[in-house]
Amino acid sequence: MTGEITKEAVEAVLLRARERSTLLTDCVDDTELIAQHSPLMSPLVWDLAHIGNQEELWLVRDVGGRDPVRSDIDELYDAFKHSRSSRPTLPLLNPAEAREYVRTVRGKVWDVLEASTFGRTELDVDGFAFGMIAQHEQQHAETMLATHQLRSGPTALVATPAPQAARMPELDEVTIAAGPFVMGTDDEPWALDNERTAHQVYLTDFAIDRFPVTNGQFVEFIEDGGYSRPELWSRDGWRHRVDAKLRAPLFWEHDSSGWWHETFGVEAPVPPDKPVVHVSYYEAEAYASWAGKRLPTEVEWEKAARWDSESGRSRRFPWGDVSADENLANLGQRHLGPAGVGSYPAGASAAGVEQLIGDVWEWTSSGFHPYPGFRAFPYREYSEVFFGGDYKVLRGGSFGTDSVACRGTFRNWDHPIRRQIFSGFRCARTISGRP
Ligand code: AVJ
Ligand code: FE
Repeated sequence: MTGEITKEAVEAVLLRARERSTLLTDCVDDTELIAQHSPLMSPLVWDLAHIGNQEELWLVRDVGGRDPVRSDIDELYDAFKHSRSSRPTLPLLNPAEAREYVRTVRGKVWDVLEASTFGRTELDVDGFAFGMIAQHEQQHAETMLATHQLRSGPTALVATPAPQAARMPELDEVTIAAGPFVMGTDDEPWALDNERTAHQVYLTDFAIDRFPVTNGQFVEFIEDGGYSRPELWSRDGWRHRVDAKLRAPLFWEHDSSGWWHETFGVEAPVPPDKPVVHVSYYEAEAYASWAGKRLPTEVEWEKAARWDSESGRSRRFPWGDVSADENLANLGQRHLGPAGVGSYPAGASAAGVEQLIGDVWEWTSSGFHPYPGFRAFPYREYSEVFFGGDYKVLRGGSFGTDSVACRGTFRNWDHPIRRQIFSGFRCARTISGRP
């Protein structure tokens, strides 16, 4: 959001989030809604009621000061009380009850929005809590999309095919000149606590790939023995490679005709010109080492994405300050897969780096730590409790991420072994100074 945040804009963003979570939960039957499709994921019906419960906690009770709708179920939908794998055994709301619950909460939220002044309390300034809750619902919509990818059987989702670039562009690098850069933000109204505060960082020269690493490039790594050469992997990465018997990205299979992958229930040849997706941090790290490169740090990624050396300021998005649209980035579950590299020239950063936003989340080599001046807001469990864990930061959002939950400063994080998320990467290289 930029400039004036209107109630109409807030309403639209909340409606869009609900449209998505409704679609993702209405397209399967009740048995599938309460089933656990993977021990890594919650049952879809848990996500749905959890979305409603967070909305009740922050908007109905906190901002609105209203009475609870269902305080008896808070504990069931507290993500810190029960592991994802144990959630199917809880006395959860059934699908009809969950739908009724989110509808009741949303009805009260419209009243709260109507009464709000967007400024009475810190949570209410610029409609922050509404923006936070829309982002939360869309984050769970992406999680639910990953659950759909993990479930077996024919697809329940219909999407338009992702664009294939008219021609294969050169997979070259872009040099980012040494100098200062402003990372993070103080004035993005709906930026979450971990994106704050804005602070200056100095980087020496480095090079970064213009595009995310493609399937075609990743196949070369596989066929050059990438998965059987321990020297390409970190110590932890190789141990995991062996223990988990990794041989290719998740959902890939090989036969006499080549590499195939299954996306949302559909088998297809792996498209060589599209960004690789469903790789762990460790696989990304091994590929980069095979390519004679390394993963970018989080600072490098953000400088390549946001820094405009001409104006000497950081942009909200690679292309500028205006919100994403379908010509700028592949976001919002429009396509249900990454687009061919070269499909979004209009989305290039000032430095000329492309497809930083959308398509695939990009692993960086950085752990998840607070910026200078960090203050947990509005709750420690969004970011602070994860700082310093074994997480790696991912940047840029994927085809499954909504634009409300994606910007140049947005930070995601996950364990380095995870690959059910829509994760890919690009490489970087030090070109002067010490490596
Ligand atoms: C920021 C994507 C790591 O899904 O665990 C959802 C987002 N936080 N509900 C997650 C989140 C609370 C979070 N990630
Ligand atoms: Fe959540």
